[in-house]
Amino acid sequence: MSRIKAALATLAVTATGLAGALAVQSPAAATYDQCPDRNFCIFYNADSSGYQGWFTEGTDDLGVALGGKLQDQTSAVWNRSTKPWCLYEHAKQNGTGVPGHALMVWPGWKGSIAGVRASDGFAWNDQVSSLRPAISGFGWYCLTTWDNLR
Ligand SMILES: [Ca+2]
Repeated sequence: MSRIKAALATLAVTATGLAGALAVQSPAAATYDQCPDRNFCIFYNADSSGYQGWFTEGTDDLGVALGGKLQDQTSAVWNRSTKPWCLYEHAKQNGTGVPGHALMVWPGWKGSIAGVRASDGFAWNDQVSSLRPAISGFGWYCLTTWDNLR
């Protein structure tokens, strides 16, 4: 963890009220345990401390959701929902035409992504800029080529 990130994690953020996203204050002892059932939760630090975001629908842009506090700052996740979710390197699920990575996180997966790498070596720590439930079709899929975390 960088010194800047450690310092920022001690600040509190208040709820934004954005649809499908909920931010909570960050007590020093924030843990995975605050993640509500059936939500997809993201955490600022690899040990789940610091800012956290809870999602039922996801967001197209972490630069806007939650006041931008978790934009390119996610270091741990917990999928407490019943379906796979896709994490995207860029906002708008790469819909802006910018190539990027996707990571499918399967239900129940919980832990640090600080050491998670894509098949091409891309390091996922502090890279997530949007997230949505995976799309159901013939199996589950993300909107761009993805790696799996399960
Ligand atoms: Ca990003």
